[in-house]
Amino acid sequence: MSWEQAWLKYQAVKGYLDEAYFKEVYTLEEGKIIENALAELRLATNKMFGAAIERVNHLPTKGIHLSLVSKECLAKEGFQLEEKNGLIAIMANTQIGLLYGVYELLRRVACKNKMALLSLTRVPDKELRMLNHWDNIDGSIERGYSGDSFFFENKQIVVNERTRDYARLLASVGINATVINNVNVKQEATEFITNTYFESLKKLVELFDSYGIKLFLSLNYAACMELGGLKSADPLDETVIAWWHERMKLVYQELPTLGGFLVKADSEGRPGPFTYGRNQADGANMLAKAIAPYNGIIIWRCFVYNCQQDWRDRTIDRARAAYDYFYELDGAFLDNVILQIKNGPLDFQVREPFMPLFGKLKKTNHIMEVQIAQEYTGQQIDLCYLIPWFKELLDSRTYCGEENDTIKDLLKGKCCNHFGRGIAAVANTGNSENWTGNDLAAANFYGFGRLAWDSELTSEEIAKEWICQTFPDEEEVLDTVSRLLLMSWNTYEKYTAPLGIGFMVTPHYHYGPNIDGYEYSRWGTYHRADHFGIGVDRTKKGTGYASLYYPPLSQMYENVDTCPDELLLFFHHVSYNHILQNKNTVIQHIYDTHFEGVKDVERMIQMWKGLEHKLPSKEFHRVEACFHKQLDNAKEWCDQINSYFYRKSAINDKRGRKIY
Ligand code: GCV
Repeated sequence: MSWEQAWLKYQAVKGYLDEAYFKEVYTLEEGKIIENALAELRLATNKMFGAAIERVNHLPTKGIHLSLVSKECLAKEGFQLEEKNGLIAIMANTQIGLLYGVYELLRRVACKNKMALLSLTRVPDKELRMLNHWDNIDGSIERGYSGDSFFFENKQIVVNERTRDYARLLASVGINATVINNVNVKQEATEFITNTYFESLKKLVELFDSYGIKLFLSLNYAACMELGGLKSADPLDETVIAWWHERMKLVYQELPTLGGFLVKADSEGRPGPFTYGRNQADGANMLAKAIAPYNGIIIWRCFVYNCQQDWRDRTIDRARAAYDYFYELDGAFLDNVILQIKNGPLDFQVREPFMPLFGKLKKTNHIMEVQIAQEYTGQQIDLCYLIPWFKELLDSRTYCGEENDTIKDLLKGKCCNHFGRGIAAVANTGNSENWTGNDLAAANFYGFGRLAWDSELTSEEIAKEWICQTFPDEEEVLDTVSRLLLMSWNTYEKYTAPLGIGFMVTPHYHYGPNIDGYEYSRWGTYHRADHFGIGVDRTKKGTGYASLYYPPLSQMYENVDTCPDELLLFFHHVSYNHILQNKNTVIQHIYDTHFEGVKDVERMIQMWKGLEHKLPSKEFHRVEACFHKQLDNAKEWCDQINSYFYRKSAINDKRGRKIY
């Protein structure tokens, strides 16, 4: 099988800089990580300049020097990069810092940045920068839109050149942890903590360690029953506790540098402590104690909610669930537990308010979980560059009462007693040749890593970096692809579920519209539309969810006049004639944005067509095919949404456009 190198293509950049920099490299360091750094330099030099770089045993006057230093400001993973008189010095406290420095250097060359007198220091602003794969042991991927798994084939773990390329891609953007298997741990995946898989896991751990990536595994909470034959998984039961202690001892004997485990418990049919009348902290702490001797970490997901809800019952609100279960447990979790909290209270919709637990947990480690797999945002067919959305989330103020009160401050550990520890993304890769199916979806893979490293980078900067490294160096390509990426999230929002209401997707598949698809079901994701109006009342008169935020957010969301338009229907049930802050009525806004969304996609297709002769044909046509499917999707959404709400409300579009 062949595959492409995503943004590590190292396209020829001849003539732009003094190639003498890339003739010689000097370092005193030895070991796997430094070997990888040197290998990357060799590969890049060969591809970019058609030349060879030689490792020399003296400091050259011109060339590259990688050296370890001892500087507090660089912490564990930071580096300094300096150019002076033809010598590029990369300095770090650790070899992984040097590797990151090499990738920064190569990125700068690929983007044709100036090298002379360069002087920069880069330190990641979040401790944990993680990917979560939902890959199954049978090779399928839950919510995977880029082919099958490259981690698993025929119930075996695969470690090959593609795995190395994967590790290179992660390290190149600074991702330092990954979970390779689905949080829904079923079948043989439960056995990852047994002898059956230790040998191949060892190979994987060794490879990942050499790129500064900690391997984590998703864990089946009921493994003590399924593997150990116990009658219960009660976290306070002594036999259960003893089983896990023994099991973790075995695991860490074999895999001493394993990062730990990710656990989805009591969620969507997965087992958990609730079955035994215990709470989430009881479950997490039981496992955390078992791996504490080995410095292991338990990452415990907060995606806990009742998926057997009665749609008739308006007092239950799925959006409240994580808050209601976890807020009162703040402080009850052990030090080696990290809670992983989805960015919003529902499930990776194109727009949601941020989860109100952010800013409220003051005594518990936690990270934010986002999704680049685009389950609800076009499934890597429709273009939806999510970095502007993630930026908005990171920049949101929680009003936690401290000077630094944004979510990015929190995740950097700058407020809430430093309990914010980083960010994770549900990954969007598979074994498709180009990693992400739609070539443009790789911008989310790249962008997530860069943003995880540095929250201050802008969406435009990230897009530009990615384009320069991915596509031929042409002003028009850069300009058009940037514009396409940057308009895509808003476009997607326009033609799908309106004003923050979310869902309205085809049940189970989650691509394409089905307005009532989840309306009379058990999943807790309703729009409550009738002849008079639409939206979920989450004010004090409704489910009370708006009050979970600190003021002034709680008041702003509570009041229908101050609630931002884009979240109006998430928080309020209003009539179709309700006037938005943008002065439009709700119904007219729905009509307008949906027609506009389709027009935007038509425009995007024209923009892409303009690049036909500037891009390699294969990539061009692959993306073009996605755009055509996106247009069909946008039209279907537009017609179904507009017709549905026209039929419900009996209010005409004041512009008289075609509605069915
Ligand atoms: C892995 C959503 C998805 C599920 C996913 C779940 C989760 O419900 O549809 O496929 O399961 O989120 O995040 O655990």
